[in-house]
Amino acid sequence: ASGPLSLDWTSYYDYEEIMAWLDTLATEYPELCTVEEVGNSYEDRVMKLLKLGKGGADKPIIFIDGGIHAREWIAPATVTYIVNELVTHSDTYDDLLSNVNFYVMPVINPDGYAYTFTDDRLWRKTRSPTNSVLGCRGADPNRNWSFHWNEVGASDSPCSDIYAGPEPFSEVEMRNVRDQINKYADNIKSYLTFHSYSQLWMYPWGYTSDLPEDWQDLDDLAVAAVEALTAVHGTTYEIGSSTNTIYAAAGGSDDWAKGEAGVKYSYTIELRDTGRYGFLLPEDQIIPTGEETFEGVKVVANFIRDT
Ligand code: ING
Ligand code: ZN
Repeated sequence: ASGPLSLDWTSYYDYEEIMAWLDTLATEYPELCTVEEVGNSYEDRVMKLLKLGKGGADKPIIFIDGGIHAREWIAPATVTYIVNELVTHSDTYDDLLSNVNFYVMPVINPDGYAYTFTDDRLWRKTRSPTNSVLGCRGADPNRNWSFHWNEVGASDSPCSDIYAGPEPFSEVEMRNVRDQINKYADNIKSYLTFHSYSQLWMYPWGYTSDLPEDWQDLDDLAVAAVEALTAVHGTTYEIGSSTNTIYAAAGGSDDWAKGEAGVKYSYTIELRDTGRYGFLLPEDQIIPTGEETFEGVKVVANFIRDT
């Protein structure tokens, strides 16, 4: 597909299509949407940040990303679905869009995502060369963030799918995202990072089984979000800290957003399904996944607006 506003969420789209779509949003909805280029990937793909809202730069921000793991295609699809709903029903969401800004990066691992379209559908990592002898490429971008980096649930082996990288923020794509979060950290009240699969709404920490001191606040909001999500199609989610819900893993973006950038409501959301199709979620589940996830995100957004 190509051309303006061509996405319809009945299929998955490649990196160029999604970036072109962001640009059309800025053209078609200039009062709502601006797009900024925030850096390039290792293979020189341009990374873009969509700023969505009409209340001005001082309003609280919800920072949303997807596609940190290349093969988790439903994540960029869901993030773009949510953006599209807000933009095309902006009258319905007038109050929300007047009081909250959504800063969105739908695909934060561009090279890996592109590689899953051309070479290896199940690639997870970035594409930077990590070991010239073994010929392995890529670090796990969700093990590459500096907060308690490489302490648990990550690997020192460049060929591993959970390779932490040679040092924190070795991957330029994660530095680019980090820099945007740092730039707006004072106003970012929630960070939502979308993965698949497992149907989990998780909060920090991933580096320890200890809970954040304000975990009850994060749990309460997650319960409300999941209640709204489940009400749409009956999809059930589990809620808890990453370590206690899925497994311990340090160097994740949600831990960094909370522990380092000070974003209180930081969540990793594992979208559909629970394993029947896994990463290969059929295209006819994109819209239902978008519909239910949007309800959960609106609960978070309305809460941030009212806080
Ligand atoms: N799962 C996440 C991963 O990066 C996770 C789970 C997130 C663990 C955050 C710890 C912290 O492994 C997927 N599917 O990528
Ligand atoms: Zn993932």
